Amino acid sequence: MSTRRRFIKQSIIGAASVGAIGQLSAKTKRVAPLRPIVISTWDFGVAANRAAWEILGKGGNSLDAVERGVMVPEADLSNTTVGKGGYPDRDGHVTLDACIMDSEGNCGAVAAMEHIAHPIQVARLVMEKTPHVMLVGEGALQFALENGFERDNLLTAESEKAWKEWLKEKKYAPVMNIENASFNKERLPGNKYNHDTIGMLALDQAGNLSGACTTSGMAFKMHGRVGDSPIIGAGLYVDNEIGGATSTGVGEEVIRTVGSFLVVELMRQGYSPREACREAVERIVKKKPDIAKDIQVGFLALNKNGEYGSFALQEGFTFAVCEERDQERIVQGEHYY
Ligand code: SD4
Repeated sequence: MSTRRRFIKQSIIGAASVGAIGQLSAKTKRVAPLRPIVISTWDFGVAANRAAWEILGKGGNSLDAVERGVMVPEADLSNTTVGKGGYPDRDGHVTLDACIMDSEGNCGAVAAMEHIAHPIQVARLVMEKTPHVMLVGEGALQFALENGFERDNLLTAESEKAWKEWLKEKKYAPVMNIENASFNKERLPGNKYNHDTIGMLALDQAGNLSGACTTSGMAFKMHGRVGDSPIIGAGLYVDNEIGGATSTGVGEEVIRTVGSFLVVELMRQGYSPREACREAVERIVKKKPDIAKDIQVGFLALNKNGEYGSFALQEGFTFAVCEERDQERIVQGEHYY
């Protein structure tokens, strides 16, 4: 195993177009099954993957790895889109959504939960200690407190300041999480609140897949709004026979198409991870073309062989890959528009 630190900001297709498909799939697919491997959404996935690798690299299981991995952005106060420090809803409440799924089809989720810094841990506890899959709002908080989690104030001074700034105009237009400033400037002037979720998929040494997804949801959303991220089948899905998928972006469109489940089912039919993600993106475009052109949704998938791929609506989606200690890559996803 190499100890040399390698960190490559890899832009596979530059100004990607749908026509450049072969190029990407050739570079993101692996021929021989290789594991362990962990992949996760956006640039902040690098630090999360590193934490997951601490477990995977020692032969640990993928469930522990994804839980530990996504706890990194949850704990990062400078990250305004996941965990403590996330932007609040329009009434000033930081409400968090998370879910987790293991290789045996077990899953747990919390939605619209306040005051608990690590929703992914609560989601895992829902999975392991209750006969249910999802707890929401007050009930989720009550369950967390009863199980020893500490009540915390999740609203940081920085997020409160951004919210107060937003209150001046109160323009409720939670449209884009795209990390492409020029796109935002041209097409969505005034939209300065990028919004990104972490979705993570891991295949461990034993060949078992797990996934986790956690977010503070859209900035300044309506109180009580829940997106795709804590919904099994929408924001995350894992089938240990086939593979796993996760999503980021405007959750409403992912829920409408049951996106992550769709990606896994397409892989079952023989699609590569990348082709499956592309088909799911195209489904969104087909269903709601007028909405799709102005929003971001990105899918990320990993199959049982350790092959991975992604596809997004817009330019700017990135994901992080780790398959060896100190070997981290950020991959620029392909996009539809
Ligand atoms: C949501 N999918 O709440 C999340 C937000 C997100 O990048 O992923 N933003 O709809």
